[in-house]
Amino acid sequence: MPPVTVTSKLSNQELQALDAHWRAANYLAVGQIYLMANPLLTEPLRPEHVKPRLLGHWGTSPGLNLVHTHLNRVIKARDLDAICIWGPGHGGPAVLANSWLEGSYSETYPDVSRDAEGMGRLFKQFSFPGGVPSHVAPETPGSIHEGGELGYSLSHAYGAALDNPGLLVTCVIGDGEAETGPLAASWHSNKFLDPVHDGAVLPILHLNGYKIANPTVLSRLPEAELDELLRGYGHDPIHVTGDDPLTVHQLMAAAMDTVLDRIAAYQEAAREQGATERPSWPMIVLRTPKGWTGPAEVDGLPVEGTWRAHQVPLSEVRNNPRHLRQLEEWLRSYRPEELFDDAGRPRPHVLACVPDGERRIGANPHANGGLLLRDLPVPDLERFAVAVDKPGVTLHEPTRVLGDLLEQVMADTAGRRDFRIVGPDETASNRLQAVYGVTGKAWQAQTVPVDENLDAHGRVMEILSEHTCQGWLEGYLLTGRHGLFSCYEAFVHIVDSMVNQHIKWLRTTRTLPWRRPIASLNYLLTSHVWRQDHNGFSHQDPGFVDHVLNKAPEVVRVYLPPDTNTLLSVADHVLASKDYVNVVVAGKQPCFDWLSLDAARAHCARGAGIWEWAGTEDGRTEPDVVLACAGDVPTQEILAAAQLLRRHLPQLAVRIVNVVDLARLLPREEHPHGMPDPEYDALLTPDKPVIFAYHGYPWLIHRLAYRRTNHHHLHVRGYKEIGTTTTPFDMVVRNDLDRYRLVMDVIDRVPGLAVTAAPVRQLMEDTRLRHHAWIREHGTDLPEVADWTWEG
Ligand SMILES: Cc1ncc(C[n+]2csc(CCOP(=O)(O)OP(=O)(O)O)c2C)c(N)n1
Ligand SMILES: [Mg+2]
Repeated sequence: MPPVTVTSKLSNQELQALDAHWRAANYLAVGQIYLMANPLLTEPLRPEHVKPRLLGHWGTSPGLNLVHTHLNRVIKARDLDAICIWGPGHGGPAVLANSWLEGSYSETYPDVSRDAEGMGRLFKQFSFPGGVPSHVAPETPGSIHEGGELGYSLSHAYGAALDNPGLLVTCVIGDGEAETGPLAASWHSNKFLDPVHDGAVLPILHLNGYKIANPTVLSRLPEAELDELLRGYGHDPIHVTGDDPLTVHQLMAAAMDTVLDRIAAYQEAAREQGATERPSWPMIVLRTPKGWTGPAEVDGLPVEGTWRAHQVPLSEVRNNPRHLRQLEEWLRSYRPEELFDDAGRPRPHVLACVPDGERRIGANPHANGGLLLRDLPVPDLERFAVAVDKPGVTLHEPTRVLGDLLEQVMADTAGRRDFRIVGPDETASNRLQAVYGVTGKAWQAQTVPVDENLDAHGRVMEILSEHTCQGWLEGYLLTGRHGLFSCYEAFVHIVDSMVNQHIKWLRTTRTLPWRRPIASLNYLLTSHVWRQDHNGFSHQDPGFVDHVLNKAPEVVRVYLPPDTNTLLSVADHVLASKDYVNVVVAGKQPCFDWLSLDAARAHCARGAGIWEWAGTEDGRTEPDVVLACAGDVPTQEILAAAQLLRRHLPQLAVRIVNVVDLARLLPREEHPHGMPDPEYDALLTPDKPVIFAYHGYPWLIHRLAYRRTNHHHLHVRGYKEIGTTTTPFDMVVRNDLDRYRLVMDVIDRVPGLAVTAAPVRQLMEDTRLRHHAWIREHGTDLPEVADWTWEG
């Protein structure tokens, strides 16, 4: 491709109009940060016009405004369907200013009208109690990216572009943001973007030179070195550099035209001529001063073009008359009287570049994905369910059966392309490989004959970056599609912070009627703590559940299906659900089938319930003890313990309770799925010992149940952070979650058993010792453990 040649493409009239739009956006950004009255400066600025607390970020705003102005121009000129991800999300004033200018803001929030009164409201509400956040928040029309936590812009942009062939996703990346691990990894997304079925991503690296208090690494590289880096990432960079507005407008307009022509050419080559070579996708490096057009100096120190411009360049405007004068000069430097009429409406030339209707960035339906969402076709479970004539006899690998169901979902969405599976290299390891029968793994880099299941048009996405997987999926869901993230349980912690932000996003959008619900973010956590047969301690951590259960209860759901049919029933529910983050923890190793599909469905609907067939209650008297469980391995151990109790202490009335929906344990007031106290007391009794075998850290169960009547009789076994490479049963023994230990717990806690059942307790202890010796000699579990089945 030829290098960009800058010709004075814009006519003087166009140039002036673009500059007017940019100045108007800058004026509105400064106004939001500072003013609570006198928005049009119809009178001299006085201290009481200025907000008492100055909160916001000016530094990035002029650059974002420049990008928005120029995006408007090309969207209108080329009738583009385009959205933008604003990486430096702290530039909220800029994005709000543009939404107000184009009218999408007033359409969404009619009281913030596009006139003087509305401008006054726009200014006052910003970072003000009862107003709007300082960032590009869910409240911001046209946004799918908050940008408060830096690093995720580019992966969100790619997620939005996937399976949206007509969409252009522009992505402004802060030069500070570019230093984060997630952003650095996400450059490689271009090896996964299918020019035939996906839209285009246009990265704009915003080299304003600084972060909060430091220079940025990329801005201090020689241009040739930066170029090599970006080319190494597979991009063809075009530089726009300057600090003279009219020159930069010309450069930016030319660069935008060049990159869009190239994108169109690549897409046409792939779509019309069948080109298969990976495009060297263009990108823009925009090098303009931080805080451009703001105060050059404040109190004798340089501000414009330095890190000092990051937040509020003039911080004492109310008390310092010099600052007040400087602010007024700054605002008047944009010549607001040329930009807005007496009624505060933007003048026609200011809006000349603004596209119409849904082409406006703040009104594009892709950024309110629920508007475009179609229900996911989830096939009938009957076709995939396993037959269970007798519980605890047959074994299946739950995730493998789920893979069959997902294959059908992939097949049913092959035409509409609105379902993707993401994962860090683990789809097959997690035994979901049946999906490859329908679609392969997206891949645009080189291939060699030994490769399997790579597919230029595939809808499974694997990259060894949990951050990128999460970002892709979030971008995909936020633009109205469906998906699943399958991940090793231990390493999903890598995205703890990203899921926080997504949960916050969903919590906020639920309060915004204009934001339509989107498909839930579904995690399948497998290869879990109890079965790390060839990995061991580094791969053992069930704490993600603890993490998410701290978060907004209206958004978070956690499911621990104990067998294959319950996993199918849970999957059926979560795949069809909206506006949740669903965490499903399920094993991939052979697991006993306990419930028929019908029983599984009923059990999942209850979320927690008594397995009468497994207990020894007679229904006339209260149980002596409750054995409760959540998770596949704990369920097996609880049932094995129940079987031992039947044999050795047949007079004992045992109730078996399984919990599949963990939030059921919470009080009703704390979580929508929480059990009311009477129901909890009836299920887990107000006063009997409850031995609870839990998949993860035991403290979580105490935390969920601490307010219940019977909490002081609740005894929880779970993962005690004792991990290693050993036999499956030794893992539970080491953590005191094994059947023998559970029987001992019963004997220790049921009044009256201590003495009478002492011989049984001794037998359990002896068996644990026998286990210990056996595995060291044979390397496998005791035959009575390995060959165990439920006898009933
Ligand atoms: C992950 C993360 N770490 C730290 C911060 C705190 N922070 C907010 S803005 C900022 C500097 C951002 O610099 P840059 O990306 O260059 O944005 P710009 O210069 O356009 O403001 C930092 C470190 C953050 N928001 N997110
Ligand atoms: Mg910067």
